[in-house]
Amino acid sequence: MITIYGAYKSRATRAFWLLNELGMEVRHVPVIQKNRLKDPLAPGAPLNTASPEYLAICPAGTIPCMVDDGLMLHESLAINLYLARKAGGPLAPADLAEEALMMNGALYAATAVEAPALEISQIHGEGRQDDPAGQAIVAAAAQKLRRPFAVLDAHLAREGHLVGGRFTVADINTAECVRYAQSHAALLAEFPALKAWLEACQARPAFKAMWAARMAE
Ligand SMILES: N[C@@H](CCC(=O)N[C@@H](CS)C(=O)NCC(=O)O)C(=O)O
Repeated sequence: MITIYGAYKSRATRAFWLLNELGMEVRHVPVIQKNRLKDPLAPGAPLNTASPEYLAICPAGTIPCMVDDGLMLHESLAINLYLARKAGGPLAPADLAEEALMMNGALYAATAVEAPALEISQIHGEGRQDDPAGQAIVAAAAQKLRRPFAVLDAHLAREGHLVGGRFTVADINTAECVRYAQSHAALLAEFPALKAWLEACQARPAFKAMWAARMAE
């Protein structure tokens, strides 16, 4: 059976959303980030990213990680591409070209979108968006996002979805990276097709179920 190690309050959300979409049963082993604990190595500490038992499974020391019959993956977007392909069906690539587009989309989200979007999320999460230093960080991050967001916006205005004109794992992977910038409402408003697509993705029952579990964690 497939095992997912991680916490809902982490990039494991990506896999949990996809698994809900697929109706796929997996074993979930809770592992939290080491910085959520005062002493991650204390006897009796919950399994965390610094636990030797976890590092023996996932030497990268990050969550999520997936193990399936001896195969270990520790990149969330790769985990999702694998799970979708394993399940088959409409969320998976229909052919080699779609598979390449999904990989291209995941790498673009991870390299062009995720880091600046996370900066926006962190500043808003810390309530620093109105202080001058926070505003400067948010403005610089927003500027880095304008080109990738314009690329995605133009594509989504034409195609409706990222790959194949239907909802796929590619939408989940990119939506989960764009989500980090969502607290910057004015930035998203500059890209109406991207905003409408993100909201439609998040209106799906599988996303809502994942989000409810995250809130309850
Ligand atoms: N590129 C990796 C990044 C994974 C990552 O950095 N995860 C965070 C939690 S969202 C983590 O485990 N941080 C290590 C730690 O806090 O110890 C992915 O997409 O899976």
